[in-house]
Amino acid sequence: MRPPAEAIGTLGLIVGAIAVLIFIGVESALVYVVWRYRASRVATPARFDRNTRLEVAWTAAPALTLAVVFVLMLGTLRDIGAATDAQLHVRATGHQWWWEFAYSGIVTANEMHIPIDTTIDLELASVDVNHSFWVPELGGKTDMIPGQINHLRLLTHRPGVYLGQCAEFCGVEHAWMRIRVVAESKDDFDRWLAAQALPATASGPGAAVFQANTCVNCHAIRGTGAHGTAGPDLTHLAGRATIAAGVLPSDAASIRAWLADPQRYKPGAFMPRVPLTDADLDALASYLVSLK
Ligand SMILES: [Cu+2]
Repeated sequence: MRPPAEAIGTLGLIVGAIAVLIFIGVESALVYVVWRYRASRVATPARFDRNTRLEVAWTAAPALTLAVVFVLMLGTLRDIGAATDAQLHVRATGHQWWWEFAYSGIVTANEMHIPIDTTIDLELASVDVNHSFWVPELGGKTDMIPGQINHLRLLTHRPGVYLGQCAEFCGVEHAWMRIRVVAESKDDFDRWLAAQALPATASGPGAAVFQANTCVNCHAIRGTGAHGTAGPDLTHLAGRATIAAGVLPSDAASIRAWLADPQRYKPGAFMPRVPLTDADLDALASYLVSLK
């Protein structure tokens, strides 16, 4: 089957072309009639009451046009909906206001990796309110509804980074619910998945700060005593390009600034400002940035 984005793009072009043809036809007829039957040429226009042929024609033509579009759309729906030909299953869960991506055995956040040339069944879930998964260059847009699993088919032949965004208003930080999809070769993807499966190995004074504070109540770092699930899994945080679902880059300075006052960067987010000393902030930031 076709990559979903290609199917949607082709359908858009065909429907757009049909609309342009209709526009040209209608406008040409209008301009011609206005010119041909202008008042200076025709004093009393002839009447065309109850012209059955004309009425059948202008009812049937739009109906037929819409029928053609409907059939083309059914074909596109097959390409973008549930993937019956899936080679990989990923569970994407919407949270206020970040994304959780679960592969068999591993969990990550906000940045998902996918292998190219591979059909993926994306299972869409939500733990709180309605969200909507949308990466325009990769496929369709589908709602994530609490208590229900929806499916979206992903497939691309082009490696690269694809950006997306929550497309259903889900609260105050809805706009900061960015999605980053890294599409890479099968080998690179397998390497990434294997690395993600490893527990965190970093240590240092920051690890103790993390364990001693409220961080562990919400975040998990596999290989440590942190098993919280309310916030993003941080096991390989620094391997992602951004933190806080796209708000800041994942470098030490940004992580430190975020830890010092999350509400400054993402007002309303559920990450509280934890009172920490400057020394603890430094240690925590250098610990988190070492979680590659
Ligand atoms: Cu959302």
